[in-house]
Amino acid sequence: MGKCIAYTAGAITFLGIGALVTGLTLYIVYPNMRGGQQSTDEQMRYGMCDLRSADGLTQMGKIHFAQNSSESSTTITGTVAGLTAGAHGFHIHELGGTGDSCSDAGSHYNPADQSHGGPDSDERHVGDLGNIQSVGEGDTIAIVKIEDHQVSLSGKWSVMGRSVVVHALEDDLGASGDASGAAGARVACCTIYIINGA
Ligand SMILES: [Cu+2]
Ligand SMILES: [Zn+2]
Repeated sequence: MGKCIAYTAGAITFLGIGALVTGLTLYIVYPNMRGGQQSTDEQMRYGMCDLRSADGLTQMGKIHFAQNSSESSTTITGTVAGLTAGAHGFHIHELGGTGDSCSDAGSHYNPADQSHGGPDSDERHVGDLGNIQSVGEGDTIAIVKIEDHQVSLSGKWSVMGRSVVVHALEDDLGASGDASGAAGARVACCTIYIINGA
Protein backbone atom coordinates (compact mmCIF):
# COMPACT_ATOMS: atom_id res chain seq x y z
CA MET A 1 0.00 0.00 0.00
CA GLY A 2 2.70 2.48 1.08
CA LYS A 3 4.81 1.47 -1.92
CA CYS A 4 1.87 2.15 -4.25
CA ILE A 5 1.49 5.73 -2.93
CA ALA A 6 5.22 6.29 -3.31
CA TYR A 7 5.08 5.14 -6.95
CA THR A 8 2.09 7.35 -7.67
CA ALA A 9 3.79 10.37 -6.06
CA GLY A 10 6.93 9.61 -8.07
CA ALA A 11 4.99 9.42 -11.31
CA ILE A 12 3.18 12.70 -10.61
CA THR A 13 6.51 14.45 -9.84
CA PHE A 14 7.99 13.02 -13.03
CA LEU A 15 5.08 14.29 -15.15
CA GLY A 16 5.23 17.67 -13.41
CA ILE A 17 8.91 18.14 -14.21
CA GLY A 18 8.25 17.00 -17.78
CA ALA A 19 5.56 19.63 -18.25
CA LEU A 20 7.80 22.30 -16.72
CA VAL A 21 10.67 21.46 -19.09
CA THR A 22 8.36 21.42 -22.11
CA GLY A 23 6.87 24.78 -21.12
CA LEU A 24 10.28 26.34 -20.57
CA THR A 25 11.52 25.04 -23.93
CA LEU A 26 8.52 26.52 -25.74
CA TYR A 27 9.04 29.80 -23.89
CA ILE A 28 12.68 30.02 -25.01
CA VAL A 29 12.29 28.65 -28.54
CA TYR A 30 9.12 30.54 -29.43
CA PRO A 31 9.47 34.06 -28.00
CA ASN A 32 6.35 35.12 -29.95
CA MET A 33 4.23 33.05 -27.54
CA ARG A 34 5.17 35.40 -24.69
CA GLY A 35 3.28 38.42 -25.91
CA GLY A 36 1.50 37.45 -29.11
CA GLN A 37 2.89 39.35 -32.12
CA GLN A 38 6.57 40.21 -32.26
CA SER A 39 7.17 43.97 -32.12
CA THR A 40 6.99 45.40 -35.63
CA ASP A 41 9.83 47.78 -34.71
CA GLU A 42 12.28 44.88 -34.96
CA GLN A 43 11.19 43.99 -38.44
CA MET A 44 13.38 44.38 -41.52
CA ARG A 45 11.69 46.74 -43.93
CA TYR A 46 12.14 47.32 -47.65
CA GLY A 47 10.88 50.04 -49.94
CA MET A 48 11.18 50.77 -53.62
CA CYS A 49 10.80 53.75 -55.95
CA ASP A 50 10.60 53.56 -59.76
CA LEU A 51 12.05 56.83 -61.00
CA ARG A 52 10.52 58.39 -64.10
CA SER A 53 11.25 61.63 -65.90
CA ALA A 54 9.21 64.67 -64.83
CA ASP A 55 6.94 64.22 -67.86
CA GLY A 56 6.35 60.62 -66.76
CA LEU A 57 7.43 59.20 -70.13
CA THR A 58 10.91 57.81 -69.45
CA GLN A 59 12.01 55.23 -66.91
CA MET A 60 15.21 56.50 -65.28
CA GLY A 61 16.05 53.96 -62.60
CA LYS A 62 15.08 52.20 -59.43
CA ILE A 63 15.83 53.26 -55.86
CA HIS A 64 15.81 50.62 -53.12
CA PHE A 65 15.32 51.33 -49.42
CA ALA A 66 16.23 48.92 -46.59
CA GLN A 67 16.12 49.32 -42.80
CA ASN A 68 16.87 46.69 -40.13
CA SER A 69 14.63 48.20 -37.46
CA SER A 70 13.02 51.53 -36.69
CA GLU A 71 16.13 52.42 -34.64
CA SER A 72 18.68 51.72 -37.37
CA SER A 73 19.82 53.80 -40.33
CA THR A 74 18.25 53.33 -43.75
CA THR A 75 20.26 52.22 -46.77
CA ILE A 76 19.26 53.82 -50.06
CA THR A 77 20.75 52.32 -53.21
CA GLY A 78 20.11 52.32 -56.92
CA THR A 79 20.99 53.85 -60.26
CA VAL A 80 19.69 56.82 -62.20
CA ALA A 81 20.25 56.97 -65.96
CA GLY A 82 19.84 59.82 -68.40
CA LEU A 83 20.74 62.81 -66.22
CA THR A 84 23.20 65.45 -67.48
CA ALA A 85 26.74 64.78 -66.23
CA GLY A 86 27.46 66.35 -62.86
CA ALA A 87 25.84 66.76 -59.45
CA HIS A 88 22.07 66.60 -58.98
CA GLY A 89 20.10 67.37 -55.84
CA PHE A 90 18.51 64.20 -54.44
CA HIS A 91 15.72 64.55 -51.89
CA ILE A 92 12.74 62.94 -50.29
CA HIS A 93 9.74 65.22 -50.69
CA GLU A 94 6.77 65.23 -48.36
CA LEU A 95 3.99 64.02 -50.67
CA GLY A 96 3.65 60.93 -52.82
CA GLY A 97 2.34 62.63 -55.95
CA THR A 98 4.43 62.73 -59.11
CA GLY A 99 2.08 64.65 -61.41
CA ASP A 100 2.44 68.18 -62.81
CA SER A 101 6.16 67.65 -63.60
CA CYS A 102 6.84 66.32 -60.08
CA SER A 103 5.32 69.45 -58.46
CA ASP A 104 2.74 67.22 -56.76
CA ALA A 105 5.54 65.87 -54.55
CA GLY A 106 5.41 69.09 -52.51
CA SER A 107 8.37 70.46 -50.55
CA HIS A 108 11.32 68.65 -48.97
CA TYR A 109 10.09 66.28 -46.26
CA ASN A 110 10.58 68.40 -43.13
CA PRO A 111 8.55 67.08 -40.17
CA ALA A 112 10.77 68.79 -37.56
CA ASP A 113 10.45 72.25 -39.17
CA GLN A 114 14.19 72.72 -39.76
CA SER A 115 16.16 74.75 -42.31
CA HIS A 116 17.47 73.15 -45.50
CA GLY A 117 20.88 71.49 -45.26
CA GLY A 118 22.90 68.53 -46.41
CA PRO A 119 22.82 64.97 -45.07
CA ASP A 120 25.61 65.75 -42.58
CA SER A 121 24.34 69.16 -41.47
CA ASP A 122 23.28 69.72 -37.85
CA GLU A 123 20.11 71.32 -39.15
CA ARG A 124 18.49 69.73 -42.18
CA HIS A 125 15.21 68.49 -43.54
CA VAL A 126 14.72 64.74 -43.06
CA GLY A 127 14.51 64.59 -46.86
CA ASP A 128 17.87 66.31 -47.47
CA LEU A 129 20.05 63.59 -49.00
CA GLY A 130 22.50 65.89 -50.77
CA ASN A 131 23.61 65.16 -54.33
CA ILE A 132 24.12 62.22 -56.61
CA GLN A 133 26.89 62.31 -59.25
CA SER A 134 26.00 61.51 -62.83
CA VAL A 135 28.98 60.39 -64.91
CA GLY A 136 29.61 59.52 -68.54
CA GLU A 137 28.94 61.06 -71.92
CA GLY A 138 25.67 60.32 -73.66
CA ASP A 139 24.65 57.30 -71.65
CA THR A 140 25.18 58.76 -68.18
CA ILE A 141 24.71 56.86 -64.97
CA ALA A 142 24.53 57.96 -61.35
CA ILE A 143 25.12 55.38 -58.65
CA VAL A 144 23.10 55.99 -55.50
CA LYS A 145 24.59 54.61 -52.29
CA ILE A 146 23.44 56.46 -49.19
CA GLU A 147 23.19 55.45 -45.57
CA ASP A 148 21.07 57.91 -43.63
CA HIS A 149 20.14 58.12 -39.96
CA GLN A 150 17.10 60.38 -40.33
CA VAL A 151 15.24 58.61 -43.09
CA SER A 152 13.05 55.85 -41.64
CA LEU A 153 10.69 53.33 -43.23
CA SER A 154 8.43 53.13 -40.18
CA GLY A 155 7.12 55.24 -37.33
CA LYS A 156 5.58 58.69 -37.35
CA TRP A 157 8.29 60.12 -39.65
CA SER A 158 8.19 57.27 -42.13
CA VAL A 159 9.02 58.15 -45.73
CA MET A 160 6.76 55.40 -47.11
CA GLY A 161 4.26 56.86 -49.55
CA ARG A 162 6.34 60.03 -49.95
CA SER A 163 8.53 60.67 -52.98
CA VAL A 164 12.09 60.83 -54.26
CA VAL A 165 12.88 63.87 -56.43
CA VAL A 166 16.02 64.36 -58.52
CA HIS A 167 16.86 67.92 -59.59
CA ALA A 168 18.50 69.53 -62.62
CA LEU A 169 21.21 71.28 -60.58
CA GLU A 170 23.53 70.71 -57.64
CA ASP A 171 22.07 71.13 -54.16
CA ASP A 172 24.10 73.77 -52.27
CA LEU A 173 23.45 71.91 -48.97
CA GLY A 174 22.14 75.06 -47.29
CA ALA A 175 24.94 77.49 -48.30
CA SER A 176 22.60 80.00 -49.94
CA GLY A 177 19.78 79.74 -47.42
CA ASP A 178 17.42 78.67 -50.21
CA ALA A 179 14.76 76.30 -48.82
CA SER A 180 15.35 73.79 -51.59
CA GLY A 181 19.12 74.10 -51.97
CA ALA A 182 18.88 76.09 -55.22
CA ALA A 183 18.77 72.72 -57.00
CA GLY A 184 16.57 73.93 -59.84
CA ALA A 185 13.92 72.06 -61.79
CA ARG A 186 12.64 68.61 -60.93
CA VAL A 187 13.84 66.20 -63.60
CA ALA A 188 12.73 62.86 -62.14
CA CYS A 189 10.52 61.60 -59.33
CA CYS A 190 8.75 58.54 -57.95
CA THR A 191 6.56 57.39 -55.07
CA ILE A 192 8.21 55.26 -52.37
CA TYR A 193 6.26 52.05 -51.76
CA ILE A 194 6.52 49.11 -49.37
CA ILE A 195 7.75 45.85 -50.88
CA ASN A 196 7.83 43.49 -47.88
CA GLY A 197 4.18 43.71 -46.91
CA ALA A 198 4.96 45.27 -43.52
CU1 LIG B 1 13.97 68.04 -54.11
ZN1 LIG C 1 15.75 70.45 -47.87
